[in-house]
Amino acid sequence: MSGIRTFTIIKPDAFEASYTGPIIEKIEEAGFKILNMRLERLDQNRAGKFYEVHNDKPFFERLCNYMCSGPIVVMELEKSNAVEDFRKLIGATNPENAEEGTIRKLYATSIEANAIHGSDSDENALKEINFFFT
Ligand code: IDP
Ligand code: MG
Repeated sequence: MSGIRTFTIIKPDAFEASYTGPIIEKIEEAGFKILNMRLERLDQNRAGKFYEVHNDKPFFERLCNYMCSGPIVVMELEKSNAVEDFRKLIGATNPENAEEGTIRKLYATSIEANAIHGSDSDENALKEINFFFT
């Protein structure tokens, strides 16, 4: 059975462009309840820990720099089938491949500055919620 919790980050590019409001509106319209939400700023150490699974990728260092480049908004969300439905709502990692109407299609500028994070499994959703909210 699929879980009812997922985790998201409005990334620095979207926050800087004042897309926080419209993105939250899309999330709520799609039926997600916000259980927890906070504005914060990551440092290199925490960004590196959050994206640990990518530490062998060529884009890792740039990704960490980008995630530390400005404020972010972190949220714990609730809905049935949360992880899968949220990934559908945000669209493909590369906004060029994202479907019309998805958050990344609407608000992302590149494969790196792609506006929003969404957990990729129930297990990672719980890990990420605990990383930010305990
Ligand atoms: P996801 O966010 O759609 O789950 P992941 O593959 O988990 O995508 O990558 C994590 C984040 O790393 C992406 O959201 C994006 O910001 C960045 N990223 C992924 N692939 C690339 C790339 O090829 N070049 C630059 N940045 C990338
Ligand atoms: Mg991912």
